[in-house]
Amino acid sequence: MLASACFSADARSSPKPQEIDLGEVASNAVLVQARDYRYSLSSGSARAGTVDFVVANDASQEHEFVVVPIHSGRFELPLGELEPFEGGMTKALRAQLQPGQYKFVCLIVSTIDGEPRAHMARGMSVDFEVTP
Ligand SMILES: [Cu+2]
Repeated sequence: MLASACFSADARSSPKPQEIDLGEVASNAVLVQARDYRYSLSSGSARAGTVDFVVANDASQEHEFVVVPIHSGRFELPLGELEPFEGGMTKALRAQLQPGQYKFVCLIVSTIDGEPRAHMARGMSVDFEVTP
């Protein structure tokens, strides 16, 4: 069966984070508030394994929530994200996280007073630690 090849075990590759319904969110979810231009977290860390994030965009414009592993101080490829969504909306993301350092960032660049402004450079970047 060709399909079985899709399920080969690889300890290094975790499933990609997935958006889930708010009704499915675990009670120990990390709450994230997105504003212009900052994230506030209910907790700066979590235990390794399944971690749910509830992201409330409390701004008046779109923001996103991108999960980036940090290794030796450098950004690795994003694990996954909540795509940009409107202010006033709340979305949830379920991730399988290995121990280590992460950053949550918004990679949107908007035009403010005719100048491109990266939300991350304006402060939408926050550290998160996953403990064993
Ligand atoms: Cu943003």
